[in-house]
Amino acid sequence: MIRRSFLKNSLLSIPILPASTVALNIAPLGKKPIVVSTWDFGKAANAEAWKVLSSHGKAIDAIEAGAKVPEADESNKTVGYGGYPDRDGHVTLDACIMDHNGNCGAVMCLEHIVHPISVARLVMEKTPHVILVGEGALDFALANGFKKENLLTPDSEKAWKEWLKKSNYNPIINIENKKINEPVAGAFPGSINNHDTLGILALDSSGNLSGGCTTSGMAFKMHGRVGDSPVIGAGLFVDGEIGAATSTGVGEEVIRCVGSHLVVEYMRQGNSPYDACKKVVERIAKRDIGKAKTIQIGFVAIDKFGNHGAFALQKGFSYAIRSENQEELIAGDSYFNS
Ligand code: SD4
Repeated sequence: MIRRSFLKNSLLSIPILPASTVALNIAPLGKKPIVVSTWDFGKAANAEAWKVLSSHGKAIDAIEAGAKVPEADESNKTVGYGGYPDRDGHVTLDACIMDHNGNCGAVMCLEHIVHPISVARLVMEKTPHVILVGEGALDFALANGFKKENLLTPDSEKAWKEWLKKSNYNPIINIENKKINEPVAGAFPGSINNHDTLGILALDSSGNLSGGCTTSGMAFKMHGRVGDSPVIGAGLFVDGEIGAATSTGVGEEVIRCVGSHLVVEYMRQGNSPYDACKKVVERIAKRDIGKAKTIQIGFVAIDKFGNHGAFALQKGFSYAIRSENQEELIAGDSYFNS
């Protein structure tokens, strides 16, 4: 009798994981904090986020702390300060943030503010709205004590002027995709020379999930263009009962399938984070295989147990993980392998 109740108790203390967790990188317990971020520079973002998570802080605070790292990094040309401008020379930033309860905030096409993620958080916490754009977002930021700054660094200005010479300032929609025809290795959107949105997802020690996404968008985009990154459901989605997902790459294609939401919905159906990301990438590839060959899109996801996975269209996508016993960069699998 005693033995039986001991067995029962010990079994109760072991979490029963869904079959979907028998994929990659299994984390045994729900309340072990973890943070995952897109691309190599996600490592530095994770390090800041981890300071919050490892001291039992909230996932939402970890997200903001992590996202601020590339936003302030002048050498990062696709997020925050120092990001490449649009074709008119304006650095316009997009960001969003979301917690496990569906609370969310976003800013789009925000100029002059180094930390759009923090403005997005204030939109979430201090307004009845979800999205503020352009001048309205800037006014809101300034009214809340953010400093107006010039985000166009000499380096980025130089790159923009170089680009202008070749482009002849021909504002054709999707000209970013046309750059793939240039013989410059890695010059297509989402490639090494033209990518790097930070998507960041965290699970805290209370078992709560949050996520954030921050970017200066596609380099030399049309003025006013907004991609997937600040669009809840496209660039980021969090469902506290299921998991969270975020994306990077050519935002137009992610918006078309509401990609991050779709990843979470696939997880809801029992897929692992890896399989859910893969299914969405396959759907994107199937819709227009010709286009898919020429662009990069990557998804990263975690479920509420802390299992994580990623999948991209092209090789070369990476994501960074930080947890109690893991700190590493993982090369994402891809649909195309050459
Ligand atoms: C956008 N998804 O603006 C962003 C940019 C990006 O890799 O992630 N590029 O479409």
